[in-house]
Amino acid sequence: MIEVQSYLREIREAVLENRKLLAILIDPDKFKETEAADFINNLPAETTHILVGGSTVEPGQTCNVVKAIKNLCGLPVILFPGDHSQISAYADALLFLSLISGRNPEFLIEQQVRSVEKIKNTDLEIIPTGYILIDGGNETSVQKVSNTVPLAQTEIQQIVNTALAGQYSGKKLIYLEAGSGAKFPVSPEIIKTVKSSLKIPLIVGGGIRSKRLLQKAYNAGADLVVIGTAFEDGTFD
Ligand code: 1GP
Repeated sequence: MIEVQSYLREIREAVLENRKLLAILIDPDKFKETEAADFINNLPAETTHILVGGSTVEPGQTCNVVKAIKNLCGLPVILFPGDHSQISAYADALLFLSLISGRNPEFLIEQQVRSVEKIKNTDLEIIPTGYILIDGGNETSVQKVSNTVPLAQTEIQQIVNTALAGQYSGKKLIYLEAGSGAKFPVSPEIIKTVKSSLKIPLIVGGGIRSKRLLQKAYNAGADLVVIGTAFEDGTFD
């Protein structure tokens, strides 16, 4: 029997082998396809995934970006869509996100239902993901666009319970998000407590601007860390 490629399985295998994963996030609205080659050449050697998505993106732009990246590199390209319009059949997989920290039905189920027609005839691997927005010290675009209130970093039990509610309802990944350009990232204490409660892989992103913060997130238990802004600005050090 031919084994179907599964990006989720690869993430799970990495977790079992204690290999840390690094995703660089492209916001399609800020990305020029003409600079794709430079982008690829400058990726940190440790990069294991490319994530593509943003809070608001011009129609068609996600597809252009995904195609440009897929033409130039073999890393898995995973969609991280702000809404159903950002789904591109050219990517490898899709984080099928539910914003489970919020109580806005638009991002709990409406966008998911609206994306079905775009997904059902593609080969995209669909990865159900519980997305938890945590306060990163400033109002980020995801907060504005989703019209939801982030969980305070002091609400650790609520964050853990939200992550577990995601796991119990069948999510395959949990993503702790401080928001793109967050002033401060999700704290190591939160990462550690959530990770020790979960049986599924943990993604952490938002406000991770340096190798030191990256290492802290890994040490606390993040399996996959997402970096966008600092790499985009060239300030990651
Ligand atoms: C945003 O978690 C990602 O969804 C990345 O955040 O842009 O702050 O790295 P930054």
